[in-house]
Amino acid sequence: MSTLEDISALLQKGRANEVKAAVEKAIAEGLDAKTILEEGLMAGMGIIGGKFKRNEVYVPEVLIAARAMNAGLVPLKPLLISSGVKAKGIVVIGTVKGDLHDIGKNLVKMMMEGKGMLVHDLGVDVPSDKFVAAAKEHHADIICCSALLTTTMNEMKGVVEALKSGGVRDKLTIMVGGAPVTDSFCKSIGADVYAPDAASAAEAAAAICAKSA
Ligand code: B1M
Repeated sequence: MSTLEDISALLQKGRANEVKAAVEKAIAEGLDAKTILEEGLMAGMGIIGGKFKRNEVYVPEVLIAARAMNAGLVPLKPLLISSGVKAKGIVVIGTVKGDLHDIGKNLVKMMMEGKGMLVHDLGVDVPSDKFVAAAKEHHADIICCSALLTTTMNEMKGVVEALKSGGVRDKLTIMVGGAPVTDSFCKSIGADVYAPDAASAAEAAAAICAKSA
């Protein structure tokens, strides 16, 4: 097995320390940072994402794989910065105002990072004006809103309206998700994309950014 295949396989098993060591080995072998990222770490995360979508693995496996991905990124980050590898797209994510659920949102974030997106996480209980400020500050391509409560999903409409009045609505894509959210709800509030799960959200984000690149 090549070192890149090793990185992918170890990441899928969630072996954080071994992923880090394998990335260091790949660097020592002279592989470039972009190749290690895309063909090692992101390849492994992509496989986990697909399995998660097909219910072949569950939340704990994804969280453990994401931890391993983060461990692999530690030796890689300085090289990525110096070699000028650009993020595939810029995302601002948060759980809407009044809502404290963040497990699903964190999974979406991790899957998106696994696809090479730069994700700014605003956390939970995020008021709409914070989404607008972050969209402007980070020049976001995509705003991602998560909600788990039927009482808070309506806050997403407020985010859409705030992005409109803030003058940035037409410059970005608004993605929504979370257990009570549906495609028809997404359309009814004027958002752009509904994703039912973290893997679909990451795939949609990568497709959106590839189109606008
Ligand atoms: Co709460 N809770 N909770 N809770 N909680 C639910 C959501 C509930 C369905 C439980 C129930 O009654 N059966 C219910 C909501 C009912 C409703 O509105 N329809 C509920 C309630 C009522 C409440 C409180 C009001 C309870 C109370 O205090 N009386 C309270 C509200 C607090 C608040 O937010 N203001 C509350 C509190 C909590 C805890 C703090 C204890 C805890 C949250 C801890 C945390 O997140 N750090 C909690 C939990 C854990 C749950 C359940 C058990 C699990 C949620 C979860 O993490 N699922 C949940 C019941 C259940 O789902 N079985 C429940 C796993 C996660 C991976 O799935 O978040 O759906 P999910 O994310 C998925 C997709 O939805 C999607 O991708 C993810 C992975 O594929 N996705 C996106 C999510 N965001 C996305 C964004 C996208 C795209 C996809 O694009 C932007």
